[in-house]
Amino acid sequence: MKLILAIVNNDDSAVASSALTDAGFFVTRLSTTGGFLMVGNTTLLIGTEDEDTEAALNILKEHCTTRKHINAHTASFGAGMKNHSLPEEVTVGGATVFVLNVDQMEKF
Ligand code: 2BA
Repeated sequence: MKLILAIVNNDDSAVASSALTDAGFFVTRLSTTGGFLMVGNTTLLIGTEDEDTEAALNILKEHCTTRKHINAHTASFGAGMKNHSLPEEVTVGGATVFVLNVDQMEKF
């Protein structure tokens, strides 16, 4: 069994998790924050059989798109704790995915 841990853009997360559940996968959504941009993203946890892993990855590939993130910083009110040394624009991937081996899974 595998645990797929997929960090996806908030804008893609609803469509991607719906497509995964429609295909029969069990999905947990966590609200997370990227450590570099300090912008919210979504981490999907998907526990699945080894042979279904590729199908889940294909669904993520289909629904998670690469996009440019413009670092909107102003020198005045509202800048908060933003890091002003960040580049103006970064390309954020469609999904950052880790596939982990699972020793055991139980539901009680
Ligand atoms: P963030 O950490 O906010 O990173 C957003 C984007 O900023 C990254 O897109 C990448 O283009 C750039 N970036 C991140 N760290 C950088 C660094 N140290 N130097 C230069 N540029 C950097 P992605 O690579 O597509 O990552 C999107 C989000 O996925 C990340 O948001 C983070 O939440 C997560 N992530 C990516 N790689 C990870 C990893 N190896 N471990 C844990 N989380 C990761």
